[in-house]
Amino acid sequence: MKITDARVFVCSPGRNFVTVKIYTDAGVYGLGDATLNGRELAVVSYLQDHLLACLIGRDPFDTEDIWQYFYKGAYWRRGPVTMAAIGAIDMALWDLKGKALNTPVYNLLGGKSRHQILCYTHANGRDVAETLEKVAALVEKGYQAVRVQSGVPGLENIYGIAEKGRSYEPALRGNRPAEEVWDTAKYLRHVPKLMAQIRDQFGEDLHVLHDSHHRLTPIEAARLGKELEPFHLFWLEDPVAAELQEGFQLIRQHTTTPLAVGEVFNTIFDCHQLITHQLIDYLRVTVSHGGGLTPLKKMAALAEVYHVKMGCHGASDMSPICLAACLHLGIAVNNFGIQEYMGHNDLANEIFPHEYRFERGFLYLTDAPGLGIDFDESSVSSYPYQQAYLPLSRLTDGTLSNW
Ligand code: CS2
Ligand code: MG
Repeated sequence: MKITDARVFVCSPGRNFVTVKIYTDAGVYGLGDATLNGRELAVVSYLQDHLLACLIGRDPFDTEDIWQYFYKGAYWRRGPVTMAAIGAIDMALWDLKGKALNTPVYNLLGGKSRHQILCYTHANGRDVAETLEKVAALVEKGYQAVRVQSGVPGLENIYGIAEKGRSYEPALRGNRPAEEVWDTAKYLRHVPKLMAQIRDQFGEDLHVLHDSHHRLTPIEAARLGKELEPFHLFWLEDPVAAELQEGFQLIRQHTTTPLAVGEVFNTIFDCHQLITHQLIDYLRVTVSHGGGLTPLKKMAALAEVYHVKMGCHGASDMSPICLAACLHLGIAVNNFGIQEYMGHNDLANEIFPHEYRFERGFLYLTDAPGLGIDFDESSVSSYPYQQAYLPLSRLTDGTLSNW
């Protein structure tokens, strides 16, 4: 089998998605997600102008060599744009391989280690009362795990909180980023009160997760982790910006609250110290941004040695193709923790028809070959790209801080 063509498509059913499609002389094609929220066109160019032509004539089964060709062969390695481009190609090749062998990708990753995949979704309220309502509605739907975020008294609009009646989408349309105001002291005073009310209303069985979204210093994160210990969180996510991996030692010294990090990582080199020094409990690297299934299965294997479980990023700003790939990895690896699942709007689900399904807190795969998903190319003309940016954040004195 030989690759005969490779193309990249951008469609925007409510938000932008970038899709790679690789065609072969056997008529089988593979799909990959190359979406990088707020920087989509950079990945499109990296693919269109530098990578896709190099695929023509290659054997699509050669996933390892093709990955190395684009990673080591690039000279300029790593970074979110590069690795999202490589990740989409790699995902498409695994999809192709499964289809050609008429087997689901998970069978190429070790087969099923479980029959269902625990997932969590987001409960975002503008205040505690609205957050409690959102959690109750999700518990009603059967979720066993919920990420809980709420507005902070005294702060107008912060990360993770949707406008009333709207689902949360962080990227805002426009030709420059929106600016949000942040105050750590207010946030640190608020979160323990929020979690106390969550536990009062929902008890101890519900898995509760929280995302600090890179905003604290290590000692602030240590304080928060310690103050949240009575509420037994499933995880505290991205407590600090993780360029400084050794900064997590300071958090670890002070708290047993489990830590989850990695959605902004794109290679093992971003997190190998976090894993080997057991500074985290869950690894959030996702298949698209992490360079594909080829490196993700290696990261999962290293993590397994150090008791770190996989908790792939699965926000709605990655396409259903990436979610499908995360599910094939998640059902296969032994050290699976949980899968983020925000779901997608109806139009996106129509454009990306898929086999995975949600039922009462778990996601399920079928034995459909490949990743079990397709892509409607006509969506490109119907829903063209719309420029959008992730917001940025400033402290009340105007200092630029982590969003
Ligand atoms: C968040 C994401 O889902 C999460 O854990 O950190 O919503 C993140 O803010 C977005 O993916 C950014 O595009
Ligand atoms: Mg996050």
